Amino acid sequence: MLRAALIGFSSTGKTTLFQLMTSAHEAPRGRGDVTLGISRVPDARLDALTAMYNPRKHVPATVEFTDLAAAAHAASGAQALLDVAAYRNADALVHVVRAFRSPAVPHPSGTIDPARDVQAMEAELILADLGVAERRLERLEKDLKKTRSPELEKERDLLQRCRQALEDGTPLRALEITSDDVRRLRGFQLLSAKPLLLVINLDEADVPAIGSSVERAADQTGLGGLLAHAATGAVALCATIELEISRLEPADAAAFLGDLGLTESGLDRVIRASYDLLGYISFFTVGEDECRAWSIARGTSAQLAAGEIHSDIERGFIRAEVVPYDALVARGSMHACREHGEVRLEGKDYVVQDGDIINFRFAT
Ligand SMILES: Nc1nc2c(ncn2[C@@H]2O[C@H](COP(=O)(O)OP(=O)(O)OP(=O)(O)O)[C@@H](O)[C@H]2O)c(=O)[nH]1
Ligand SMILES: [Mg+2]
Repeated sequence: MLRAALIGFSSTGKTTLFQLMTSAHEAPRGRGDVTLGISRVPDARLDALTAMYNPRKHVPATVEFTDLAAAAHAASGAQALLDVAAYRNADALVHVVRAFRSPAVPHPSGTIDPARDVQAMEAELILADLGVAERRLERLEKDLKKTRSPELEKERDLLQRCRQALEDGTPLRALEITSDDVRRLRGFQLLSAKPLLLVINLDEADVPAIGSSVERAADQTGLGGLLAHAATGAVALCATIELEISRLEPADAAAFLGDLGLTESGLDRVIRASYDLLGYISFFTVGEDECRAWSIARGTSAQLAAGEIHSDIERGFIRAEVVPYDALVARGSMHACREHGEVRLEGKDYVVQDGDIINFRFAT
C-alpha cells in the first residue's frame, strides 16, 4: 500500500485535506500525535468489474495518509517533527501550501506567500537530510580507516555526492542516480529524495477563475517558475470547499463541482497525482467472491505482483492468466475471452500492465 505523509507549516489546511482524503470526521488526536487514515482509490474500472461479477465484496486499492500537528516555522520545531517515523517511512510527501487568505486564520509568518513557504519547506527537508548524510559519512570514514571495503567506498562516494547537492540547495529527488544507488540510499529514508506532491490550497474566491488548473494557480499565487523543480507534481484545490462537496450526495456533489467549473473532485485529483508521482498502476483480481484492485509500481513482474496478494502465491508461482481490462469489458465475460483466445498465459518475468486482470496459478 502506498503511504503518503502530509507536511506543511501550521494552519495550511493539512487536517482539512486529511479529512477530505480519508473521510475521517473526527478531530486528530492532539499535538505531536500521528493520525493515520485510509483513502480508497476511486477507479471506474473496478466499478465496472463489480457490476459484471456482482461479487460479495469489492476492494479498491488504498492509500494511507498520515497527518501530524503543525511543523512550526522555527527551524528547530520543524526539524524535530521531520524526524518522526511517519515522515521517514512515507513513500511520498504531500506538502500542503497555503494560498487561501482568510484573516480569521493567522499565518505564522504574518503574510500569505506560497513561494516563500515552498522554499522554506524545501530548505527544512534539505537540512534534515544534510544531518543524516553527515552523520553517516562520519561513521563511514571511521570504518574505512579500519577496513577497506569497495561497497563502503561506493557508499561514501554516493553520500559525498548527496552532501554536495544538499549543500548547494538541491533536493535529492533532483539527482540522477542509478538503481544500485537508490538501493544504497533506501535505508536512510532521506526526505528530500522522496517524491513530493504540492497541494496548493486555494482561496474559495479564486476557485471559479482557477478551476483545477495548476498553471493558473501557480501564476496567481506567485509559484510560477518554482513549480517545475520544487516538486514532482502539483494539484490545486480549495480544501474547505472540497470537504463540503465530499459530504454531499453524489448528484448534488456533481452539480456543485459543475457550478465551479470542475470536472473531477479534489480527492480524485490528489489520489491520481499521488499514483502518477510514484508511477503506480493497478491490476485486478476478479471473481464472485471478490473483485479487487491492487497497486504496484510500473514495471513490476508478474511474480512480484503475486506477492502483493500473498507471499505463498509469489513463492509457488506457476503462471499468470492475463486479460486486459478492455478485452474483458468488450467480451462481457472471462469465458468469452477464453473462447476468443484472449486469455494469455504469462510467465514470472511478464511485466504487469495497468488494467490487467490476472488469475495467478500457483503450487502450495
Ligand atoms: N478559507 C479557508 N480556510 C481554510 C482552508 N483550508 C483550511 N482552512 C481553515 O484553516 C484552519 C486550519 O486548517 P487545518 O486543516 O486545521 O490546518 P492544519 O494545517 O492541519 O493546521 P495545524 O495542524 O494546526 O498546523 C481551519 O480553520 C480551516 O477551516 C481553505 O481552503 N480556505
Ligand atoms: Mg492539523
